[in-house]
Amino acid sequence: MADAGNEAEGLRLLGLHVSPFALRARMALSLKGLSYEYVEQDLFHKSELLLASNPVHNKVPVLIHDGRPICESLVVVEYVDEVWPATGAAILPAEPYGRATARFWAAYIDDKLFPAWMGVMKAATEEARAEKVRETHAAVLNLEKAFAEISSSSSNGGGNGAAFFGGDSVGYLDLALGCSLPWFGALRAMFGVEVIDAARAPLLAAWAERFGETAVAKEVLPEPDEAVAYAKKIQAYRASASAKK
Ligand SMILES: N[C@@H](CCC(=O)N[C@@H](CS)C(=O)NCC(=O)O)C(=O)O
Repeated sequence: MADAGNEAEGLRLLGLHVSPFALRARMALSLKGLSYEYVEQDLFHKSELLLASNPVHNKVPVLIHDGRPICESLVVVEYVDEVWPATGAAILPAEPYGRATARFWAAYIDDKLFPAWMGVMKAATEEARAEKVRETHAAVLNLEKAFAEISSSSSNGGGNGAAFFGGDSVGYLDLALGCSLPWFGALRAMFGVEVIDAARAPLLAAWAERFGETAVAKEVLPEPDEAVAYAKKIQAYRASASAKK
């Protein structure tokens, strides 16, 4: 899939193998069956190509389509869905209300859930970590309710008790949340923290199991070990940077 035979679409993706945001973009490209050149980035030494392609944020992912950069993972997912509507699976819900709801919850995942679980990873004290765990669980609880509503509404195409946010198959919100599953595994391994705990969020826990079994997740998502290794690399980098101060 991420091969060099991409002349037809002229697609390049600047990513990082464990970046949940880059994984979103990769899953979207995969759902569309698009081939692209994948260019792994070293975020400790950012490439000229990354800096020139995303001069505002200097972050991955960046999709480069026919020489033009598209930045921000959710923007990339929507772009791919819009440019190739007839290719592969539809990613966004067909109806405006379903799309609005999906965008609302995707923003919630990025604005509330992501900083909370990232805070668990970065916490300097156990007390700070416990606070971030609480914030994470509060955000997951809201997403559990959202899943209950969305998976039983007809505006996502799935209807009663659908398997995914996107209905019978994965869609926008599945990618928005599913891209973090390797990191949820890393949090379990490193701190014993269960982000999507079956006791608190049974629907989401079952969703996570199903999502992990999909072809797109198996093809694109790394093992949690890779996220653990990267987290340790960041910790070591931070420790050596603060030792130099
Ligand atoms: N809102 C952005 C977030 C992207 C992001 O935070 N990417 C991280 C990797 S996970 C990055 O490139 N960080 C580099 C930096 O912060 O300098 C998106 O959705 O694409």
